[in-house]
Amino acid sequence: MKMLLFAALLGAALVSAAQGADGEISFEYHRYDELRKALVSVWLQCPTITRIYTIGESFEGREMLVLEMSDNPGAHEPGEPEFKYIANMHGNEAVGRELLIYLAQYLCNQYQQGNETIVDLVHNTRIHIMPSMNPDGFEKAASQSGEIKDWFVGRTNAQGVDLNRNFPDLDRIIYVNEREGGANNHLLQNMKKSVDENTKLAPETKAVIHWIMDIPFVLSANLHGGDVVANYPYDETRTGSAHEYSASPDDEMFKSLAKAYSVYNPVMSDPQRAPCRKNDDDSSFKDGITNGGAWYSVPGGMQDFNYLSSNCFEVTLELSCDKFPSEDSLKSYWEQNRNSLVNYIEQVHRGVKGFVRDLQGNAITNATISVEGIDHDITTAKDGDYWRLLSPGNYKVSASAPGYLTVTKKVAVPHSPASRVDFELESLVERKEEEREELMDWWKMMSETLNF
Ligand code: GEM
Ligand code: ZN
Repeated sequence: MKMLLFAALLGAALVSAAQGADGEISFEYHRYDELRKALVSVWLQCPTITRIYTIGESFEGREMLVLEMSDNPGAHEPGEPEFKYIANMHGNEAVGRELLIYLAQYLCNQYQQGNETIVDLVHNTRIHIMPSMNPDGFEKAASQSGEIKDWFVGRTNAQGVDLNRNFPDLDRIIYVNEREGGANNHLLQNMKKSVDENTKLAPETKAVIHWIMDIPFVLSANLHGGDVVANYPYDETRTGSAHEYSASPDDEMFKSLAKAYSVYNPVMSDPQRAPCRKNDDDSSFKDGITNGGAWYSVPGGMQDFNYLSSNCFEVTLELSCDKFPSEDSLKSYWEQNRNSLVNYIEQVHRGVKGFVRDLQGNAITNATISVEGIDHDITTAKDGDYWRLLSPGNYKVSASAPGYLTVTKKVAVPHSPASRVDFELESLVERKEEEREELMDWWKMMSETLNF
């Protein structure tokens, strides 16, 4: 963290330390300075399990703050999955922003009180919480006078860019690759430089792209408002039509992830729930979830970008009919969403996980993990560690890397926790050496036997 930011945060902390001390959550809106103070309070209350960092600055120069929670803040622990929550990408969608502040406070409180579920979660997961991806938009939306806020004011960043249309449109690439062959994952590989040079990308988008590419996130959710549903990939339709079910290769798992959120939210999962507005087309909603393309096609969104550029699975959570509801409703939104927010983080511990190493035990970074029947590979992180989210079933999982012999294993995956499967790959050079030695031995034996 930059020293300047650190000093500023510490200053803010002195003012707010008393507020968080009793471990109570105060259900109010937080403007930019208050958001900073609230995060610092959590850090002061739970210094051993939290850290605050920034991934960059908004167009108007506000920090894009993240609160990290883990038993080892600041470091990736080999084998421990990383999770993120992002809210307020649309600056006028305020509920998610507040819920993530309350979540940070709640996790810290519960950890201190010894809540076993939360202690386990914090010990076994690295959780990143970014309450606002669009701090400029929020300030604009929040500074409108009166209770009723305009539906659109503050949605975009300060340049007028809708951040959920601003990501590189990797769906278009994957749809070509599906037909003609080509990579099925990490479609932005070796293109980091072109991201930096792309003038169409907003600073907020660039910062998040780098974040996604730099940290081995496994699971994520993007919190929005304006409807009530858990939306899963793909967001953009294959044919370009406005509404069309657009399954990703991981459709089963994505449905399961979206449901893991919706089932614990009594409003979202209510089959009797009336549409937010009378002309809304909610026909694609079922059990509180929807496929993105089936609802309406979104090109350039963040959700699909995560899945197609990294190992991270992301869903988009629509949490409230109103984008900026009155302050006195915030507590009930928290109560509706609290269990869902915790349960969704726990989904990061499903599927298959483990390490890929060579025969000497050295980590193989960037090895490919593929699952028969699912055309979407994931890759190992720096320590050779990987997490492959999968719904329950029997699978054939392979690990491969250039210069090594591929190993395939059969795996039974329960609902949870993840099955541990490690791979030891033999290098082709070693294999060649072995074969040469075998041949030499054979030759020696033959020549001795035949006496020449
Ligand atoms: C959405 S994002 C969620 C919906 N995705 C699809 N494919 N329909 C947006 O960005 O338009 C809604 C919002 O703004 O909250
Ligand atoms: Zn939105």
